[in-house]
Amino acid sequence: MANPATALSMIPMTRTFPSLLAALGAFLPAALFAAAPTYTTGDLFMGFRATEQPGDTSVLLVNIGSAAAFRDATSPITLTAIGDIGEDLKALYGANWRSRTDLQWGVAGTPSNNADVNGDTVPTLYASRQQTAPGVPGTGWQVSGSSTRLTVATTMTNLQDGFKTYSATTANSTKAIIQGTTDGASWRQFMAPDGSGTYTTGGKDFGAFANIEGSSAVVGSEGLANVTLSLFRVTGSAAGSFEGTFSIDAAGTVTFTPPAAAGTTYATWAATNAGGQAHNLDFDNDGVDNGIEFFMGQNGSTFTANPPMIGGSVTWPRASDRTVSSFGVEVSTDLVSWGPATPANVVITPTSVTYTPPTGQARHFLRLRVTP
Ligand SMILES: [Ca+2]
Ligand SMILES: [Ca+2]
Repeated sequence: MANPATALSMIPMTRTFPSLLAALGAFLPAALFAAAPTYTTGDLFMGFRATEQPGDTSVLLVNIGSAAAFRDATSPITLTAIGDIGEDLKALYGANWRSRTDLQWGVAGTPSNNADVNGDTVPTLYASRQQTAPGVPGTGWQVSGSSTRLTVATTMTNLQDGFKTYSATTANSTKAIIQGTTDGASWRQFMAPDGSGTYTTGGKDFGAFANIEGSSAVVGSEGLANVTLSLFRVTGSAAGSFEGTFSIDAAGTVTFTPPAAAGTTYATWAATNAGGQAHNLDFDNDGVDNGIEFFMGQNGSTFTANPPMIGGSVTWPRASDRTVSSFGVEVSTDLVSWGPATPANVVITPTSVTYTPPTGQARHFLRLRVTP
């Protein structure tokens, strides 16, 4: 027979615990479960917004940490400290967030508008710009005149101050908050067009940049999958310096890749490997132009094969340290007239370029074009 004392002591436990927890939950403010966001002078922001439903009234604003860490990076940084923003993006913009063509992302911030911070003098500005191809920097932002730069720095400080007023970070990140697009100093207010007239000028984000955000508008219809951002640092009247590339994968993991320490130019490569010939010639007569061999990381005068079709796709290897002004996959039906491949059929990574023809596509020809 069971010990009555034991049986009696167990019954109240099972009944009391859930009700006690429920009572505690009723009295604890939500802020105890999600702490207020923190901002340290010198931090930069990454903002996400959509222009269509769902999520078009919300901004995900993430404190991605010290600008100096990106400025001084010598190897890729995986932004693990920002938590699982992929889950936040999913919750706000849907499971298909990365393929949405209306989703935009950008990075901006100023170390300080009134004191030098971590070697960045007043007024140093950081702002992103969409890349036309991953890893290709593009043209640095230019903000002429120190008074204009100071105005932008003050505007960016308003974004920082606005961030500090929120009371809770998101469910999946201690660095991110969700803002309403109409909140007074939300990320959206700094983005033109239709941002706040106090913070934008004409069509310019933060009053100075033609468009710091990336979306499918430049690279095609595949959503954020291939949308990478250059980070530029503006310290004077000259064009800003390229600090590196932001990319985001399907899980929402953000990576920052600094420029290769010593990117090899075509001229340097050709002097050693192709007798100094132009990029559109074929020094070793193997059917692959010098410029393509340079891009693929081939050296010397050994035979180079054009990549074959494997599993319905063609993949060109891409060397990691090549300085090029542009590259892309082109298609033709007659080998005479060539045009860019549909972006949705091309996947570009730091180490490869892959083309997958659409199903049902008529016979066509394919080439990689590289402009050193
Ligand atoms: Ca060749
Ligand atoms: Ca070769």
